[in-house]
Amino acid sequence: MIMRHFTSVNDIGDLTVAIKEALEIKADRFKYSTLGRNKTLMMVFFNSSLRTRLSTQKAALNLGMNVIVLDINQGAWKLETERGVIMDGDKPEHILEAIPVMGSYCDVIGVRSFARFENKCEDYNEVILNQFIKYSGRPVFSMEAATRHPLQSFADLITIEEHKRVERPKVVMTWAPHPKALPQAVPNSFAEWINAAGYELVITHPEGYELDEAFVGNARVEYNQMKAFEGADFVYAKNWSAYKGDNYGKVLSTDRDWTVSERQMAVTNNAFFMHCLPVRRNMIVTDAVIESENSLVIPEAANREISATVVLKRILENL
Ligand code: AN0
Ligand code: CP
Repeated sequence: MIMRHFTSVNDIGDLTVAIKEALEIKADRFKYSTLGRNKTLMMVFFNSSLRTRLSTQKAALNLGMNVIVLDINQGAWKLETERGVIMDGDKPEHILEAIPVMGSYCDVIGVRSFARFENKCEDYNEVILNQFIKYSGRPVFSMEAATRHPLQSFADLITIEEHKRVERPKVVMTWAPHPKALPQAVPNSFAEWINAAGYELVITHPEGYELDEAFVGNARVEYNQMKAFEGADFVYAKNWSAYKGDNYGKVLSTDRDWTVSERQMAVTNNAFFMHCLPVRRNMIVTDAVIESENSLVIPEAANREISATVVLKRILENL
């Protein structure tokens, strides 16, 4: 499938084909090492990152690209993002100039811009990411935007495909406690990809943590965490803040009964444990579970290089 921008599962086409391509690249990750010759990737970070910055850079190197990284909050001018503002405050530059300037120095742009929790509509309309798409003149891919983290979800899917013991595994995505308000991007995106893959998906969380129905799709929502875990093949833990109504972006609970421990894992079908990382131990998951044989967190993170290589390869093929 021809890929211009990559912001959601809809941009990747047939998932069976994408996974096959991912496994081929994993077997020989330098197969397309001249495809990106003299092409420049620019990665723009509005938020912190360990995995995304390293794995995406590695993916670009696998394809022979050059890479430039810009951390907006470290050394760049503070950017105004709203049009029409009289710029007499602390922001010396407008994003409407910054984006086309960035576009003029590169061939492909990756953007990380989390939900800001100031305005739900702005977040869910992906205002920052869409401005890059509209004004950069370049193919743009999401390195986690306000509502989705497709490179993560693609890596998650590759990891499940590599480890599944049945054709259609039962995947349980569980909310877990965290002291700070986190975006819904990872759980939204995971649900979207798992639904698209056709696996059985159960989502469990305390009341009040309902996600946007557009992402939940056909998944079953089960408020009883122990019940949800019964017979699970994969447990995917993640914290997110509330989405619904006026509680948008709020922390409603830090109940550590929801921390994934051996108690819940015991009722699963010897499930694998997954988390996108970074993870707060003994809030999201106990030391024992994350260190167990069934923990996939490290291979899952390693697959970020693979998902990014597939996505960049497809974008390069279409330049
Ligand atoms: C981010 C989040 O929850 O979206 C990034 C996860 C990949 N996590 C934190 O900010 C801790
Ligand atoms: N999983 C993930 O995207 O990690 P980083 O925030 O470290 O990039």
